[in-house]
Amino acid sequence: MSAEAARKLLIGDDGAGTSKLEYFDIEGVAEQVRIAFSVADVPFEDVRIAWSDWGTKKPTTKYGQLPQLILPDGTIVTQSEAMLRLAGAADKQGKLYPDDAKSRLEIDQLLGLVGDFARAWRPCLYIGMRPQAFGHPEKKDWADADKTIEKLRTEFIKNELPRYLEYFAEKHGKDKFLTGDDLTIADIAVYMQIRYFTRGIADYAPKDCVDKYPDSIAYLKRVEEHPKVAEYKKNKA
Ligand SMILES: N[C@@H](CCC(=O)N[C@@H](CS)C(=O)NCC(=O)O)C(=O)O
Repeated sequence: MSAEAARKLLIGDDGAGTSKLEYFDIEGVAEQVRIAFSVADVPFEDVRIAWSDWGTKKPTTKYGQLPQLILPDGTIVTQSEAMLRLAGAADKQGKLYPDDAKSRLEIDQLLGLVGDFARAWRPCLYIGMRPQAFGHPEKKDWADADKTIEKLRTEFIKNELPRYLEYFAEKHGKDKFLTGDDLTIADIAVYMQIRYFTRGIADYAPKDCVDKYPDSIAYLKRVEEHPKVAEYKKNKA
């Protein structure tokens, strides 16, 4: 999809429309889309849904989930990764998600890899939230809950986290970003996933767990120093 076609979808034929990105007031899976829109210079309405309104809103959404992106023509887009690609395609400079097969193939593989990274962590996180989904009793009736959660998360941080950080470092260790000198949507997705582990959100995933991987820390800094990312972060603060 050309930048022109993507921008038409996002801001209308006359460029005066606005898409509405609805998500919770968290970074979650939508922050990468917010950043990509900002880097691509696509104005959007950043709608934050309060948890207290979610019960009423949920049945009105297509799959009972957010984010959803409402285009100026009323089309409702689901799936943050589809939104990320659309935002990337809308970059007039053609850098975020370049319109050539080779670049896209490289970026798509990295998006797949960061998806694997996120999926690998998910059971470690959700076992603490919904142990029944993994065949365990509810947390209050499960004596070994904390021990099991600690074991899973600690092992992930020890073994899986460095494995994925290494895969990405093989790329950004050579160049400024994952695919070269230009920031792409793969960088935004990978940045968000590594950043998650620096935030100390889950027990047994301490916020200094990435600190012993200096290449990854330096990479996060390079992404944050990208002028458009820095501008987004400054406006958000
Ligand atoms: N694959 C979807 C996942 C969306 C998703 O999991 N949304 C969660 C928040 S991160 C949600 O809406 N949770 C509320 C619920 O399921 O009731 C995407 O990337 O957009």
